[in-house]
Amino acid sequence: MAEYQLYGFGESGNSYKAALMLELTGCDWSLIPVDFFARVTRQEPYRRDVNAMGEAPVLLHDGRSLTQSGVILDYLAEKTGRFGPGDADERREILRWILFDNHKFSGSYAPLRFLRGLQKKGESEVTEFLRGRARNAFEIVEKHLAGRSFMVADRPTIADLSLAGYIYYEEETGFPLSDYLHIAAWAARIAALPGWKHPYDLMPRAMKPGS
Ligand SMILES: N[C@@H](CCC(=O)N[C@@H](CS)C(=O)NCC(=O)O)C(=O)O
Repeated sequence: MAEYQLYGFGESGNSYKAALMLELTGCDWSLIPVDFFARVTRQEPYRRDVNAMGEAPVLLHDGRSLTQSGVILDYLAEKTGRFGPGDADERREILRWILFDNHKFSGSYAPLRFLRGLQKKGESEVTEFLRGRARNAFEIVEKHLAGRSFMVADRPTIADLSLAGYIYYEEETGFPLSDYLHIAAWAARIAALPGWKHPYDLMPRAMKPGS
């Protein structure tokens, strides 16, 4: 059995944040696929046995079960000594961006991409609302990245891996990432890290073909 086990699935950018960290740090890990589109996360067995919050990712390691991608990234940074903070100020700055990512950046882009790109729902008041929030969050990150290579330090940290969770999916969201030049350059820098893989090359898709 692999040392680390990750509950996740290919379409999940939140799972990708953890999977990419495991891969970039050369951890011995394996995926426990979550049948997301069969709604297993909404059902009692998953909530009872895997995650009471009803979400992926979940990381199993050393008798621990960790949930929330930000917590998993923080744990892996501590365990591997990679992509973590250099000092207490950096630790807070990383936390600040991970919270912003969860609440505003991935937090609005991910549901927009779910509705438009995966469920293929057309435009609605909901997608319009989410796109507005996503634009606002992307503009903030775009401005922050002007003149710097990574979010917190002159090297990549888990803050970058968190914010990059949904950046590499190509599903049609009606939200062109090419509008954000600094974000595009930053995403290319992360993709150039040794060991980087696209989400669908790290975890199989849960959505059945043709559905
Ligand atoms: N803040 C959480 C978000 C996790 C999350 O929303 N995961 C989605 C998949 S990407 C999920 O499992 N949703 C379950 C559901 O909506 O039933 C994290 O960063 O881990």
